[in-house]
Amino acid sequence: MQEVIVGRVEGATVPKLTIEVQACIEKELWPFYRQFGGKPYQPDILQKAAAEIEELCRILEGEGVTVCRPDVVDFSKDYKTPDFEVPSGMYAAMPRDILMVVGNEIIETPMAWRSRFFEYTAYRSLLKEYFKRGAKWTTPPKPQMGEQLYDNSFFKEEYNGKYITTEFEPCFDAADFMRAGKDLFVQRSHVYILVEAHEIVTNMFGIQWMKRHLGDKYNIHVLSFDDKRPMHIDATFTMIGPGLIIANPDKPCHQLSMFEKAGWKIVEVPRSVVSDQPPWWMSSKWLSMNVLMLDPKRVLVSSIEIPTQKMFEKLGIECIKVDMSYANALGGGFHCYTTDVRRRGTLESYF
Ligand code: DAV
Repeated sequence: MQEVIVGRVEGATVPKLTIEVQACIEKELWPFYRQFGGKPYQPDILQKAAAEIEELCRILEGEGVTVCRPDVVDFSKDYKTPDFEVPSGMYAAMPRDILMVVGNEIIETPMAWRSRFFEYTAYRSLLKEYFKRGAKWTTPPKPQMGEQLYDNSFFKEEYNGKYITTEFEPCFDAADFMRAGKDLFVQRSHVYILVEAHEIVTNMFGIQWMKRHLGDKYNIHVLSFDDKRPMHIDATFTMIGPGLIIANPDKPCHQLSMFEKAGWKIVEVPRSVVSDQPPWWMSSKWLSMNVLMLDPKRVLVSSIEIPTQKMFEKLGIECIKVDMSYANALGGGFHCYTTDVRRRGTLESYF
């Protein structure tokens, strides 16, 4: 990896518990969002998370990677469009959700949370700079995010197999995609409990948009998992390199045979060993598998996740250990907090 964008937690605000947020967050956490939605996250946790992210940047630079950061934006401001109104934004901590790099193109994704509508503003200085340096800069149609994008009957039954997002307009998070050369894998996200296909922030319309946009040069494969609240593929099925994937044992993939046929190795990850403190406001503890590969032989992994480190060492991959305990509280690990902008290598086909 030659260049990476690392998100920042400064200015982070708790999103309001709108229906699409409810669909992604465990019920036990809803009182936290009811109380703090629209207000800043606890300052002491944010400060410690910011210090961890600074250290992450320092380590990346020490490994020879150029690090770029988004602008500091105050996400506590409320806003209103003709279609919806929210008391605040959220953060620019997780570039993995909003920026997708495919070759020399950088795509600002049309995400589905209303609190993330203006998140792109934090990245515009960087995107303009990339454009000036020759990148192709694309923004798919911005969703209007009115009532029609969300299925209000979603919470009527406990287990209903529905998606919170409808097919009214395209929406997707970059973190529901992963790419190996010419092949992209995506999950439809934001379903309450699985029936057949799944996902929450990414709908089929969004996937079709990407298919048509990328054209014949790339293949997009839709994957699905046993997952009650699918949101982002990178704590479920993480690509380690061509031919190697680490898989969440609680969320089996329904299309494993496709990888096996292509000769890929799928390794189940050990369980996380983290505790309940600092808090987990936005994700499961499977962020232990939300790792970042510097190259096929070096991985950034949480310093306390010894079983996960052992798994990598057995695979012949060197672990660079970084503490992300407080940063994890905001719902992301190494992969979420970063978008790799430039890597060495040529465009290959692995399937
Ligand atoms: O396991 O809660 C977190 C993914 C964050 N991008 C989880 C998924």
